[in-house]
Amino acid sequence: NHSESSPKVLEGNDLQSLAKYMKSDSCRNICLMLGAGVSTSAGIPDFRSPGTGLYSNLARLNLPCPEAVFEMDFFRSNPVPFYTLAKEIYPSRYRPTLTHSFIKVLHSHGLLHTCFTQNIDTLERRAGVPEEKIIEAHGSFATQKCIDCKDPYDDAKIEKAILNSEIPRCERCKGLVKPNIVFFGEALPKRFYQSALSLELEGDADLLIVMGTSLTVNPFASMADRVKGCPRVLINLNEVGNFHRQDDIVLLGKCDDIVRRLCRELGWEEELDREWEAT
Ligand code: CNA
Repeated sequence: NHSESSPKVLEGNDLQSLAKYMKSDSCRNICLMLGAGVSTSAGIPDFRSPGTGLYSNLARLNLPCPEAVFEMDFFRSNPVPFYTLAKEIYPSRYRPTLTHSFIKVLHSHGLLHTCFTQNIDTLERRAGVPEEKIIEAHGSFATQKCIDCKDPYDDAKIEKAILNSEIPRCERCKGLVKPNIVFFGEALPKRFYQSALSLELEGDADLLIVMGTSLTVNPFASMADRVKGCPRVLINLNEVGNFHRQDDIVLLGKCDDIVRRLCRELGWEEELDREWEAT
């Protein structure tokens, strides 16, 4: 049991102790695991929040079950629900949140090791985080291709089609064009497995921050428990996962509020606001 064997690193399990650790020389590499909760304040609904989540609002699309919107067979037979949803959550309609700017600030301080995200909204890159630091584990709206001949499709053309409620078709074979979002049953990007494994084996991270995720979708969620030997922080509206190690910190609330308090403690609040205003 790792929590028994490794020495305690943090002075306490609170925000002040976290800030103190982040300012110390022991904390050089921070890894993040993000979910839909970091984008809700941008106006993009999450999946599972009762009432406001996408899953509770998909009923009007006449689906056999909410998950069908991300199933390949269903998409082939009826792409309309997916494209209806895609129009609603299309990234260009939204602005990054304060939490996304916090990631940029971590990067500016040379502390960001890897930002693992389940989000498909590309708001991390739009906040200025370099692409090579981001692992979009479930793919994203950043690129798209034909589901039959795999020909890539133009960014501007798909955006226009989606926002005009049209179904984009491959210019070569007329197959359906789909954003490179990982559907159920599809493999996750190789980069995700490579980076997750190296994180687990090399123990590169000095700190893991998990934000705005219900930690229910595997294999992504299980990474939180496979990361060993470093403090872990959960920032979420409600308690999720297994954050019971001696160096775990659980900060419950809205991630934008908590990130602001943390930055205040770190002396980074002005920088955070400047970054966010620039988005
Ligand atoms: P989820 O299962 O909907 O969970 C979201 C979690 O965030 C819940 O525990 C909420 O309590 C919490 N939460 C909501 N708002 C906040 C907030 N302001 N501050 C802190 N916590 C908050 O979403 P997950 O990401 O865990 O599920 C994985 C799915 C959701 C992935 O496959 C994503 O692709 C997919 N998704 C992505 C987006 C997006 O890209 N923005 C939107 C909706 C769903």
